[in-house]
Amino acid sequence: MADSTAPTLAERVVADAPTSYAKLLDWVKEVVELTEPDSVVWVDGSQEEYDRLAGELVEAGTFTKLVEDKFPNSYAAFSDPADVARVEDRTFICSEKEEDAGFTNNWMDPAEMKSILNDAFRGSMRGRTMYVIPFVMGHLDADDPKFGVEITDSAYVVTSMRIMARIGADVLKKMEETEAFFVPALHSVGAPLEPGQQDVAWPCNETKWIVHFPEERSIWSYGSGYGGNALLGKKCYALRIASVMARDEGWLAEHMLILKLTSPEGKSYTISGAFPSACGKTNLALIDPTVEGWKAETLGDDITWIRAGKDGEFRVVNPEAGYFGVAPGTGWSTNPNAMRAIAKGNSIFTNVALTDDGGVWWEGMTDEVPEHLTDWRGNEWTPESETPAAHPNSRFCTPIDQTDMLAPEYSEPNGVKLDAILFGGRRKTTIPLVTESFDWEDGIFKGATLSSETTAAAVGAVGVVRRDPMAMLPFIGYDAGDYLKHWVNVSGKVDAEKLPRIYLVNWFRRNRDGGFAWPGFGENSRVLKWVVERLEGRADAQETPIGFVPTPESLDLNGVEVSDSDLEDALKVDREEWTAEVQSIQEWFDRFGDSLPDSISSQLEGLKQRLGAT
Ligand code: GTP
Ligand code: SPV
Ligand code: MN
Repeated sequence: MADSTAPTLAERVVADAPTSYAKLLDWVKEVVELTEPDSVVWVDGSQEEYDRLAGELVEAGTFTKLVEDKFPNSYAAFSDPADVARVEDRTFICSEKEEDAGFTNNWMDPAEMKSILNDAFRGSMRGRTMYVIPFVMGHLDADDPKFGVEITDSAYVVTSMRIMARIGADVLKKMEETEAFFVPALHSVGAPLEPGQQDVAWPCNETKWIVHFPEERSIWSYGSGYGGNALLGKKCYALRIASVMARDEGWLAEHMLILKLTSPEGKSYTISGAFPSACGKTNLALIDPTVEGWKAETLGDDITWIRAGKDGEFRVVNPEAGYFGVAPGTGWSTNPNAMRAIAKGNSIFTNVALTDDGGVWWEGMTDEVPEHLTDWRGNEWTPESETPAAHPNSRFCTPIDQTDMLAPEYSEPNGVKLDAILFGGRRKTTIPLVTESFDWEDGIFKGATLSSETTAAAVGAVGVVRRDPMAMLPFIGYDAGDYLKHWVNVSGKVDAEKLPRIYLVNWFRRNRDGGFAWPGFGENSRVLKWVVERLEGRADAQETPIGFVPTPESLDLNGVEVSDSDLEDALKVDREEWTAEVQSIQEWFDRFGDSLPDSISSQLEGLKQRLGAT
């Protein structure tokens, strides 16, 4: 019989905690009582702790240690084949009112959802260690640091969070000292262990719940250990919950990369870019410019927080500390900057293939394909195999400060002035290589109607065109129409002449033979050069019904082979394609009902008129 006077685990955890922050201790105690872990670890974020956890993950079979000379201090993990991407149909925004979640989100009544989640989490950490990870998205020294605490029963999540966010003891200290608000982010793989039960390498649950309570600013994630489902600082906090904070506080939380570009004259510009998942943010963020004399430095590859600065300008900051980048297609020829960062080690690879000499490989990493591999499922693989060696959504998780071309402004707690915004998607047809908006409202219209063919980053069909406003469709934490209204309103926070100019880009348009019309990757620097020259009032453009498109001569094509017909296919504004596009945009807008701002629906009317007029 247990001694009824012995302290419970929850009581011991509180007594031994490295903090006296009552609000946090209360929550931790509550979670221990609900989930019933075997033990609790307060994560301090140190290297020793990381190495210890990685060692335990190797022992558990979750991690494979990679060959030290090629991939120092790096590991490969292989997930359950049914846990490989974000699960959008299991993702919920549980606002008090259904209309506040809007038509782009799944919704359930918060009380009903809490009851389901309480049942799911009850005893869900039995037989496991529970980790408490204090983290901050953005800088600890920011004017308004955004804190969170993730509680998880996955050591894989702890090691990955240490790469992706600023975590640990100093964050906890500041949180306690300032009695800061923090987002409670609860995660369980949903695989409790009975006494003596053997664990599996990748525990997870068939049933998954990725749930956000926007009013209470809390996150509950159950059943998955993968990426955006489980690293809760990323999409759940820095986009879904942060977008709600941003709406209430007058800023923007966006699915954007940030790039600093310096011209041969030494003038620097900051450009952010919103492209849907697996549509080229990491690649553009780490671009190696092919165009003479231009220098690129990166600030971020996935998430951007945009706030008004003191001088009437928008400033951007990357709230993350690492890359969780798509592995396939990242190679020495397409993205050498990413490859160099990865080669420095300290990385976690998930669902890539293993080489026979203890390294990793994925499609597109090298031009030469290895003769023999172990694929992401653990099967023998040769070039004759019919399935890819790496899962299409396999990822590298690498600290951003290993990037040689990291811009020094990355360490500015309150960010850097924003000069231009790119909206981009993956479209085989219709959308030209680059189009400059007529003005801010037209730019928001271009963002609101952004569309892309779906990718492997989320579970579901691949290659289907869907509208993805500002590349935020799966990440807007509230009503999509209100989100667009917020974009319109937030422009009032800065001086009109300091509003960034907005461009629509498409690296993926096909030519008349079905190939890519534009070479992409480093050659996208030629488009960036045109964008900057437009900001400086130097580059030519032709005015079309959809905006300003480069004249063929205005793009610098020195040193690249692009045939006249490819260039024409990349730049053309085709009336027939746009007639169909307008129809499809109308259908998209109809789904918003009353919630679509007039200033955006009137943009569609303007476009229809311009298309009809000539
Ligand atoms: P998330 O991390 O899911 O948000 O994705 P991301 O937007 O950062 O996508 P990423 O840069 O990882 O690119 C995804 C895929 O697009 C990779 O397979 C790339 O090889 C491919 N890609 C990126 N840029 C280009 C380009 O300019 N042209 C072509 N053809 N493919 C590209
Ligand atoms: C995305 O899907 O947009 C990602 C990967 O960046 S994940 O972190 O899984 O959301
Ligand atoms: Mn992303």
